[in-house]
Amino acid sequence: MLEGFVDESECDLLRARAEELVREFDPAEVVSIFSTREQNRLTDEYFLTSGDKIRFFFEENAFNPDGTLKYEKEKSINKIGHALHDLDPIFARFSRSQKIKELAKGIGLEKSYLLQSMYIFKQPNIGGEVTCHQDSTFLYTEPIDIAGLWFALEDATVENGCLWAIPGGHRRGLKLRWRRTREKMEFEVFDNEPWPEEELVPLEVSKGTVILLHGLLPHRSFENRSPRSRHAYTLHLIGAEATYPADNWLQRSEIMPL
Ligand SMILES: O=C(O)CCC(=O)C(=O)O
Repeated sequence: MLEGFVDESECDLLRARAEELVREFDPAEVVSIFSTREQNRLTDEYFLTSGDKIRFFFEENAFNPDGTLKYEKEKSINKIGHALHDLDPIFARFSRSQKIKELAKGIGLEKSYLLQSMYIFKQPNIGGEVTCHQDSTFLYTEPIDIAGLWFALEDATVENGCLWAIPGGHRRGLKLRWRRTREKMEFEVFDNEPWPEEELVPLEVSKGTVILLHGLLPHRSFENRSPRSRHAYTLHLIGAEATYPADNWLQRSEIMPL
């Protein structure tokens, strides 16, 4: 991790922009998705087609049965994804900055593509957990050549749901791969052993720190039951020479290649 990688003012700019995007977003656009009897299929569809869009994802149980929100939308959104780095000018400028190109080169990604971006809110009191996983499970490349950049836009502590990781866990190989089959998404299992979660260590960081995550590093975050939010922006970069399979969940339309 690199402390002070993002200036205070830049963190605040990204936060303000995310808040503006949420203000402009009308949840009525998605009510039908979260209120029909087909909810699971439509929710999956909303996620699985978001690779080249800016979409809003909600905390679990954010909706009433009629599809309306239980709490104000500003407090109900879990994250925004997955193409902020392409479609939003403020996030694009940050994501394509010289500083980030140099950081990528510094960790061996001489030539890389920006695959995915997420703005994660980890809301006060209700911010949900992210269970232990390896990013290569979801963003698989051959060979494995992916890095996650996790920018803390606020201080992240054990109380407000910081990241946790298993030191050295990236040397233990890939456990699962999430693939598209004709009908649905499925996990291909390479190793069925549960994660040794007792080995997790908290990555408490100050605002402006970037955490670099190897695609095979097992990591997670716990719920946020504190009164403080924990905003973060993440980017996933893949090596330009690596093969990106057509059965990964995240696909881009032909008119918006990587
Ligand atoms: O920010 C979080 O709480 C988890 C993010 C994460 O695990 C990821 O981006 O892969």
